[in-house]
Amino acid sequence: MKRISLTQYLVEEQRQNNSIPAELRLLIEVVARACKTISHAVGKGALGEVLGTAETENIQGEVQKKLDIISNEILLEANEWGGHLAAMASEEMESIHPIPNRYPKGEYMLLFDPLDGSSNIDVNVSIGTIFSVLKAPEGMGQPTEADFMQPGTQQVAAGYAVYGPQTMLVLTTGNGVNCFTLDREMGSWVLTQRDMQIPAKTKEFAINMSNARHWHAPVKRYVDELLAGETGPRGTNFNMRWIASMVADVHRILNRGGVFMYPADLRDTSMPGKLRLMYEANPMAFIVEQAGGAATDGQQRIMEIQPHKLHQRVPVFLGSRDEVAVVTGYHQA
Ligand code: AHM
Ligand code: MG
Repeated sequence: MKRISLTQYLVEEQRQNNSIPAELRLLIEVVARACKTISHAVGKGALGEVLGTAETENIQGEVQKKLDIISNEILLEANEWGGHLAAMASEEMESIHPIPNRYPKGEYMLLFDPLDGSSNIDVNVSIGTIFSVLKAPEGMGQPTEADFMQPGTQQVAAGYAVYGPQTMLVLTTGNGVNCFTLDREMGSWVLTQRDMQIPAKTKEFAINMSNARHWHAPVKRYVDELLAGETGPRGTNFNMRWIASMVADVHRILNRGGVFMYPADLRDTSMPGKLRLMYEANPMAFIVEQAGGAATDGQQRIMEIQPHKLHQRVPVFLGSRDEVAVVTGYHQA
């Protein structure tokens, strides 16, 4: 098999489809290199003294794990000096991180969840990094949070790395979805899946069932019908998976279909769901749509939501088109 590296793929995309400007290519390569470093730290586990909890909380009031902080630092340091970015934002930082004045500034803005699936870090279950790339608004001066308030449709690239039995990078620049596997010996990303497509139909769903008693009626109705199986209104049996790492759940869905749900519920109406719009839901929605799937908040396309806060949360229904349409339809009924 002829091996195509991430670099070669990006250069060819730039030449053939003109879909990746040189600066964006550089930015993606730097993010991919940072993910390689994170993968290395994750892989060391206890041997690298990276497991366990740090003594801090993030802006969402969640206790940070050591690897959350390490991964955030790795991404910041890798991306600060290259000249391709104007600012960054992260799940682990309250406010945006403008590029320091000692470095040249570029026209892109990078958002990330440095290590998603934090509850799985210490138990050796797959976790990941999610990222989204926006363009800085025309004529932007010193970047502010307002410059980031762009709907997901404005993303120019999005991707995730999943740190599992294999480390993989899944990427879109708006021209389909491709997957690269990290060759750990060579230290290089190798193209292993081209043009990933999510089957429109599925018999597999993913939701944290322990929250069932808090769900709103449309979610309850939908999941009850799935659980009723072949004797219920759907007339067929459904299977369930829940990894509690969005990256790993989405990766499974990209490969064999499925519907992933993290709905809002009745517990705290000021908190619409758990997942964050700007650096979790939007990049995943971009990837899923580019692979022929769908992503809504129950009412509308996630990518069309106008954000108003960097860390805002959003209900998420994504994956195989037909099932996302059913559950979204129940919300609109
Ligand atoms: P995190 O960014 O703090 O890791 O939280 C996001 C994660 C998702 O990866 C996952 O789908 C979800 O939280 C799991 O939540 P729960 O613990 O409620 O099952
Ligand atoms: Mg997360």
